[in-house]
Order: sequence, then C-alpha cells, then structure tokens
Amino acid sequence: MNDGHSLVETPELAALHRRLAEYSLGGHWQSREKNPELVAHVWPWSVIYSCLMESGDVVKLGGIDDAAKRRTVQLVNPSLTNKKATSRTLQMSIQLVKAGERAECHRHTAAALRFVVEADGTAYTNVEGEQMLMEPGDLVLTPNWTWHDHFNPGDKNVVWLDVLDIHLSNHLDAVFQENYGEGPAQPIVKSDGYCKQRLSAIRPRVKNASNAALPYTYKWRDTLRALQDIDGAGGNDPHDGVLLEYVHPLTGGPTMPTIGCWVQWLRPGETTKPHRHTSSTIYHVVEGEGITTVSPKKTAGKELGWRSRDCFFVPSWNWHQFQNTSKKDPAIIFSVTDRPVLESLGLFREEA
Ligand code: 1HN
Repeated sequence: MNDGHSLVETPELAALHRRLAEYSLGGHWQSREKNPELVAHVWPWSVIYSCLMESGDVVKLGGIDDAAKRRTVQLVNPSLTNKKATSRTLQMSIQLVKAGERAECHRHTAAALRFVVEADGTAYTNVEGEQMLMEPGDLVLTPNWTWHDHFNPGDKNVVWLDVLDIHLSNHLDAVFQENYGEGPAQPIVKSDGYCKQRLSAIRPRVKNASNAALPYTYKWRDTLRALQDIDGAGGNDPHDGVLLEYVHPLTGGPTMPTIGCWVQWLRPGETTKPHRHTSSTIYHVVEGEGITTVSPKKTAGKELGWRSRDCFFVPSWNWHQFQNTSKKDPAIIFSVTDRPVLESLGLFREEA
C-alpha cells in the first residue's frame, strides 16, 4: 500500500530501489499498480439474445468433436475485458440449450446457479442425481463440487442465466474441475422437488446443519407470491423497494457462502433513496422498466436505463438508486452479489 507520501528520489534512494527490485523486494513507500475501477454497465437483452441465437447457429454443443461443452454468452465488464469477467468475483452468462441437446455432466469447485428465462418446464438440470425441472423465474443452485448436466427433451429452446463465483475461486487459486467420465449424463435417482421437500419447514431431523450450500430449487410461483404478499403488507425498504433474500433453507443465512441471491419489487412510479455499500451486484430485470442511477461520487450519476430481461452491473461502493418509470406496473429485479463473502470476512460496510 502507498502510505500517501511520495519521496524525492535521491541517487541513494534510486540505488536502493534498484537493489530491492533485484532481490524481489519492495519498499512500503513505493507506489503499486491499483485495481482498475469497475464501471456500471447495462447489457440490453435484445443484444444478448440475438448474439445467443446466432451462437445457436454456429456453435455446436455436446460431446462431439469441434463442439463447446457449454453454449453461453458471457457478460463482460468493460473494465475487465482481459479477464472476460462480469465482476471481480462473479461471472454471469446466458446459456442456450436447443431442443434435444444435452450439456454433459461435470463438476467444479466454482459454485453455480441458474435463473431460468425461457422454458416450458420440460428441460432440466440434474444436480447430484436430482432432476430439477426448469420453469421461467426458477432459481436452481449447483453448489461447489456437485455433479451437474443439463438436458432439453422438449421441442423449444431453453435459456437461462448462469452465475458462478469463478473469478473469486480463480483469484484464490482454487479452481478444479472434473468430467463425469461415465457417459454424458449422471443417472436420475431423485425426482423434481426432492431436496426442496426434505429441506422445508416440515422435514426429517437434520444433524450438524452447516453453511455449506445444498442443491435446491426456489420456484418462481413461491417467489412471486412472497413479493406480492410483502408488498401488500407494506414491507418496503427505502433503498431497494421490497427486497427479499433467497436464504439457505436450514441456516437462514446467505444463498451460498460466495454468492447471495436477492429479488426486489419496485412499485409503479417508485423512486428509492440512494445508498452505497461494499460488494458488487449484477442485476437481471425479470419484468418492468426503469432507471438505476449509479455514481462513484455523490454527484452526477450515470443513468442505466433498463427494461424487461436486461442485465446491469453496479460496482462496489458506488451510490445507486432505482426508479420504476412505469406508472402502472411493478418492476421485478433478480440480483446476485458477492456480499456474503464481504460479510463473512468483516469487509461489508454501508452508507445511506
Ligand atoms: C459452467 O460449467 C456452466 O455447467 C455454465 O452449465 C457456465 C461459465 C463459466 C465456467 C463454467 C454449466 C459456466 C460454466
């Protein structure tokens, strides 16, 4: 860290700097390269979607030669093009599995989740042997090191968002990955809803519940009902509207240790108050239209205009506020954040 002083480089000091460098040492008083400042950004769905459909024409999927293991279009922060990353910790990508296609079984130390955008309920992801059927708005967790494969037996495309903590695990030199090796898919041994049922409020006794994430599906019909009920009961946060966390079903803690998932509801015409906090957030508009004003300083924000299905990014410690520009419809926004990491390390701070 540069302690703020810049020393006058005398010939003696210059000689010391050369000597330090020669032995892979550095002086506390010497400056170092700073992280590039991340920028707020919007990816319009129309652009994402047309690129994804084009990839459906030109990128093959599956276990054949000359095919990709996954067909995803990745959101790249303009400040992180060298890493092809959405944020310093997380990657959001949009995946297409066409009718009859399969994405083969593998597992990795990066934790993952899917948020379903376009589906008719026939396609599924298989996580540790459980067939998790995908309907629009469902959130499906694939905790780290769990086997997973995707299959679309239907006759229409299925499209979802993938979020992984891959840049965090990469930064920590903890990336491992493994192919299943016994064919393209693991067997289905548990039917849809198996884990959710066994982890709900009526369940078999769980011994030694830990913070470790569990394979789990949060169905959109439950999410929507909760948003509507809590909005009806006036459960409104001044900075985020009605803001709900997808909690760990046993501990009530964050969704996964490295990725927190949230959903918020902005009333017609609502404008929230600005605040800022450490942790960066990637948003996906489920429905509605509005503006998020984002600024590293309290003045002159950048206006991110968004509508249904667009994705946008708000960097850490940037002021931000939301405006639902529709006078008659609510806006619903799903988001993912590295906040659980900052909280567990004592690095979360907030200013209103
Ligand atoms: C991955 O394994 C999947 O399993 C999706 O569907 C997106 C992005 C980066 C690295 C691995 C998947 C991914 C990914």
